[in-house]
Amino acid sequence: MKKSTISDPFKEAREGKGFGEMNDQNDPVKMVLGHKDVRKCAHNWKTFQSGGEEVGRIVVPSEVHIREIRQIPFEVDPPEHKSYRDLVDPWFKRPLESSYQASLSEIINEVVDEALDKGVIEVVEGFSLKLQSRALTLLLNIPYDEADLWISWGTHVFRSEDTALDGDKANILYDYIDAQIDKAIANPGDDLYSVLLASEVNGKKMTKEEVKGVLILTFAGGRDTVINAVTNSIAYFADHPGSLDRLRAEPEIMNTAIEELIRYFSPLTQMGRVVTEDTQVCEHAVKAQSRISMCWASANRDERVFDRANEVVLDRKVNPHVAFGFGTHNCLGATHARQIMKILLTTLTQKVKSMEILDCKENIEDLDEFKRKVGYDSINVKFNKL
Ligand code: HEM
Ligand code: EMZ
Repeated sequence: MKKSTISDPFKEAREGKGFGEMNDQNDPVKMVLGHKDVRKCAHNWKTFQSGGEEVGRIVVPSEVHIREIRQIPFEVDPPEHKSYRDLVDPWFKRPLESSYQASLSEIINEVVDEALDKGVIEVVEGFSLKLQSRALTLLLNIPYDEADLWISWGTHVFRSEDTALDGDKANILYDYIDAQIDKAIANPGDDLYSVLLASEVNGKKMTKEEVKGVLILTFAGGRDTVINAVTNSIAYFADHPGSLDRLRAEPEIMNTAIEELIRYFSPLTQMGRVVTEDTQVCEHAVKAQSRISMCWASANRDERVFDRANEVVLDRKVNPHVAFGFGTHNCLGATHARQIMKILLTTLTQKVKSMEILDCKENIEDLDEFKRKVGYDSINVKFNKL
């Protein structure tokens, strides 16, 4: 098996009973695995809610013990969800502007050039984390140098070397955001903090707490998802030099290739919901107040929907993947993430002849019944110039 392979641990359960079970910190989760069922649950926000009382409970692993601030608009249900979403939507579409793309291109060229100059680099820390952090300065519209601090935090804001949910580490982020909000109040600019602080939702000024909720989500939701998408892309093209050559020769398949890689990687494995009434998923009873999750990674390998589901088909024509979610809460950062992928792949085709994985340590999520590779803890790659 190639080192870049991301296999599908859910197949048997998905094709059998259709769901899996995970004991997450004694708060079990019924994982919905099939594509159709996942979309059905994501659509049904009344029965499967995001905005319950216990903040952090819809995340798997649950963040109830490390977070008190509600993430906005992620932990808000319709109809309130729409007011917040409408407010932030235009801001998160800024990656479509050509000046944004030009700056992103500079950032990406810099990390690719550095990799080529060094020859061998550890991609997670030395490439993906830098790229992700610097790109985030564009999304927040703040100075480039601010990324140095975030890079020093390491790859995940809530996770440290030996703790999946590290409260002390989370506090570094929360305190940082508090300080940035206070700075923006004292000295407003044209950054995301200031813009949100000056905004109204349903005729009421956004509170500091609400602004904090948007910012925590922007930092947390867009961090290891992007890092894994970038790292897995490097690993994939290192293992499949013919695919890099193909993209070079056929740039017109770029957009379908990106969607296909995102489907295959599924950087966010699953996301939970709290059940509001006794009901059924996959013909199985679930009780009010229990948790389900929609397993995007499993749905994206459903052979009833995707031919050759375990292969990367760069020019896959129909690709209704759910890697960015489905329905109400579909990913707000997808425009930014897609631009990163597009400029990254384009730059690789322009500058990199080939890459070689020297050694790697996989990042395996422990989902009880299932173990899923989501990316790498570290991966040393040799970059060869074109
Ligand atoms: C929502 C995946 C990058 C911000 C989601 C959801 C998924 C997802 C599956 C739906 C969650 C649900 O329904 O419960 C991804 C993947 C990414 C990525 C695979 C990268 C490849 C980003 C980035 C940001 C971001 C870069 C921002 C910096 C958000 C936000 C939501 C969201 C704010 C919630 C939207 C809402 O509640 O209306 N993402 N994400 N994501 N994502 Fe992403
Ligand atoms: C949450 C989540 C966002 C959560 C849309 O998904 O991403 C996870 O990585 C974070 O830990 O807090 O932001």
